[in-house]
Amino acid sequence: MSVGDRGCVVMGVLNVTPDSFSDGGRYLNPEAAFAHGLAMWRDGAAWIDVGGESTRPGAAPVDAAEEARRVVPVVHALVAAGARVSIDTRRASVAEAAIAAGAGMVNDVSASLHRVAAAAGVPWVAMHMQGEPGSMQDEPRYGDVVAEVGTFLRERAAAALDAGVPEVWIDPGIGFGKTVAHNLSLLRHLPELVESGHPVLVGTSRKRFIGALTGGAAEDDRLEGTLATCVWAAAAGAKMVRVHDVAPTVEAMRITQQEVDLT
Ligand code: PMM
Repeated sequence: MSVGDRGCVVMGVLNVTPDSFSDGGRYLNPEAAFAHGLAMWRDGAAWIDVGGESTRPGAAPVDAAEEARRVVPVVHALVAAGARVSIDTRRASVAEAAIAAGAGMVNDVSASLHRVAAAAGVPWVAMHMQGEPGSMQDEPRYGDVVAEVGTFLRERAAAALDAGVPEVWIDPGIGFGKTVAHNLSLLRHLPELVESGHPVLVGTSRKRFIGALTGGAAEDDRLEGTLATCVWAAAAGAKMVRVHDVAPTVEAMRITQQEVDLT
């Protein structure tokens, strides 16, 4: 599905994990995960992004079988209820199992699963990450973060289109091996990613840099900062924002997309 002509849509985060940085442990139970996913869908999310492995800084990797066991029943139930579901994973076997359960997009923080998306004929999100979640925030370094992230994403997108992926999204990977300054540079230069012609997804929701910029707000107190960055990304041309708080973000996106005749 192409959402490029509908302004900036919202992807709702659904982490079926014990340890994600913001909602870890809240939705490990499949019924609770399903209920929360359906609520986000009804609040206007275009996609519900189901993940079974935390990629927060310092997180330990999870076994692929355990990851699939967490996500598949939730994907299945949400798709049966009419929701559009993406699978947030770095593992081919998990992506394939989720697609078999009805997932319609692969959200890939490793930017390596384009062949899985091509074989299934589903859209694919390539996200930039420097390093691995376990150590990526130890000492992130770039010569020119905007140029390096842009070059990486353009290369991955070209490889995916060559492999036959029907729709390729690119995502600068806010917080994935980046300092506060790196994250801000990427947001300021988002139009350069938009100019690539690939639809851009941005995930800032409740992230640590918002805490840093707001003088230490806790994860649950980062809604205003999250909304500000989502409006910022949409105004710069992003076509999708990935958030925990769907209803207020949908409202904020509606405000940015009014076409009012003032004459
Ligand atoms: N951030 C998280 C996880 N998956 N996927 C994409 N495409 N972009 C992101 O910024 C992103 C992501 C961070 O963890 P969370 O699920 O706890 O928000």
